[in-house]
Amino acid sequence: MSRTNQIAEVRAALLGADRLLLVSHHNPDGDAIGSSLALAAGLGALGKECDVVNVDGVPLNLTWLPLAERVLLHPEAAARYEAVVLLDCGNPSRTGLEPAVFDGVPTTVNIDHHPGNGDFGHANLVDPDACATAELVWEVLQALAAPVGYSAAVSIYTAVLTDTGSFRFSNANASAFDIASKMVARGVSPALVAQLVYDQQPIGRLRLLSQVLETLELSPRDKAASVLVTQAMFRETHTGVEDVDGFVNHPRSILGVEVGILLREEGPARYRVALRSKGRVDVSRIAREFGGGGHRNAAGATIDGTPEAIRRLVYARVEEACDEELLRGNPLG
Ligand SMILES: [Mn+2]
Repeated sequence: MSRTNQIAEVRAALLGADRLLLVSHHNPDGDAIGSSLALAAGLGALGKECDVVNVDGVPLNLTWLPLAERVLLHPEAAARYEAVVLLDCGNPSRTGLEPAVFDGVPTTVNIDHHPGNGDFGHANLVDPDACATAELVWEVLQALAAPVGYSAAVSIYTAVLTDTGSFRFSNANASAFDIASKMVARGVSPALVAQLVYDQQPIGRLRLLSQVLETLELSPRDKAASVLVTQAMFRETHTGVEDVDGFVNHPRSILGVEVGILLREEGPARYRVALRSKGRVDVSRIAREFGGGGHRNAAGATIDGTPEAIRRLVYARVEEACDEELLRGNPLG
C-alpha cells in the first residue's frame, strides 16, 4: 500500500476515536517519546483525549520536553480506549505491555519505521525509509490538519535529531533536514535542544562510560570492536540501563572498525547485544540470526552465554559479513 493510502487509513482510524492510548517501546529513546508527545499534542488540539504510556517512563535527558509529564507508566483498563496507537514498535511486544492491554481496544494503529514490522495494526503506517517514526507522525498531523505548535514541533525535532544520531547516521535523509528546518521555523532552537539532550549528563554516566571503555576489545581481524556493561558497573556508578544509550558508538568510531558492539548484562549469562554498523555490514541480518532485529545499521539481540563466548560468536559473524562484502567488490574503509 502506498504511503498516501496508509496515511489515509491511519487518519480515518484516528478520527474515528475520541479516547486514545499512545504507547511506544520500552527503554524509550527520543523518537519513541518525541513521536508519542507530538501525536498527543496534535490530537489534543483536535479535541481528542490521549493517554501517553511508556512502561519505562521518560529518560532523564528528555524530561525537559514540554509535555514530558504527560507520560504515564501504566494504561487504564482497555475498555476506556477506542483506539491504541503503537509508535516506533516493530511488534506489540516491544511496548513491554501485556497483549491483553491491546486485545480489549477496538482499533489498533501502527506507526513505525522498523524493517520487518509485521503490519499488525488495523491501520498501518510503516516505512523503513522514514528517518524516524516522528517523520510519519508529522505527515499524519498534516493529513489531519492538526495545529503543530511549539510543543509538538520540539518533540518532532528532538525525535529526528536523536534517531539520526545528530544527523550523522544513514537515515539522515532529505526528509530529516526538511522536517528539522520546518520545526526550526516553528521556533525550535537547535542549539538549545542539543544542550538539553546532550549536555546535561549525570556525572555517574561518565563514570560508567569510563568503566565501560576499560573493557574495549577488538575482534581478531579488527573489523569489530566491543565493550561490556555489567550490573556491578551500574551499582558502583549509581546508573541504569538508560545511561548506556549511545555508548556503542565509541567502539564503532575506531578507524578500520565496521561494527561496534555493546554487551549489556541482563541476568546470569544473558546479555543484550547492540550492534552498530558504519553502513557496509547489514547488522539487522546478524541480529536476526540471534533472534533479534532492527535496522541495517542499528540492531540488537538478546544472547545467552558468557561475554567471552558471545563476543567470539558475534565477531565471527561480523568478519564473515565483511568477507562477503569484499567478495561483492565493496571495499571496506
Ligand atoms: Mn525510531
